[in-house]
Amino acid sequence: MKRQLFIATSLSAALAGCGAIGTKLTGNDRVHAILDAGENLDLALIGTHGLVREYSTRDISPDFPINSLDTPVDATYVHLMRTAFTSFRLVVDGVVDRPLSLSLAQLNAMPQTAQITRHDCVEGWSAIAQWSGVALRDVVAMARPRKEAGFIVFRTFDRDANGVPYYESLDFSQALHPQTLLALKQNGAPITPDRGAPVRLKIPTQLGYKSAKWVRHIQVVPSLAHLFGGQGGYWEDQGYQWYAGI
Ligand SMILES: Nc1nc2c(c(=O)[nH]1)N[C@H]1C(S)=C(S)[C@@H](COP(=O)(O)O)O[C@H]1N2
Ligand SMILES: [Mo]
Repeated sequence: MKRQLFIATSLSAALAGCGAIGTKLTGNDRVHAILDAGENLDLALIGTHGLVREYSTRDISPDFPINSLDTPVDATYVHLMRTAFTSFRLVVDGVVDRPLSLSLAQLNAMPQTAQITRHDCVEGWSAIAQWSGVALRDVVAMARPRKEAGFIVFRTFDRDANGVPYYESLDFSQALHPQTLLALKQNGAPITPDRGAPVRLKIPTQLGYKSAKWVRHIQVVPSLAHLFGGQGGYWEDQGYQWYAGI
């Protein structure tokens, strides 16, 4: 309680004294306001979402279910998998000043962060694992989103039985959250093909369906209206809530 009060007081003081920082900032201005503000301002700038609990290594679940569409079997993905993803590129584009095409080596060379967090599937199961990789906010900041940027869309390699691709999306509060991760490893080992290799999203503040596996393309877009069913995700297009905060 005391700690919460302290955080609230110091944050409102910090925010009042720093007129450039506010929720109305968009695109790159918002990205940089958050990054420049330093760790102490995270809780204010991420609004009501807060930080989820982090666990210790002894809490790691011995069995973590695999629960998604099938691992892709198309020629492109199979080739990438057989060649240790050496020609894989994570493309970041859309309304950005600096589109990116990042190899796995480049992602591994960026500052790495790790978290032991709980994954909660909407179907009612949970499991704890350690995830490590690159904070999504670092990649977003590198791409320099423009003012009109509103959402970050994740395009993946997998499709359902009818050929409909999986996809997901986050707003900037979710994407810049310090625990939102482009995961390259699970429990210290590279993400396996069944788990979404080589890069998956891990967003522990949201239900499992937001944590897109097999991410190949990150698009920064002004609006979600023109993508697939217009609801911002594969499951959202079938009636799930877009906001999946836990
Ligand atoms: N690309 C892709 N990502 C996905 C899914 C999927 O079908 N395709 N399923 C989601 C759901 S509902 C859950 S619970 C988690 C499961 O991740 P896991 O297989 O590593 O447990 O992946 C999420 N990410
Ligand atoms: Mo899920």
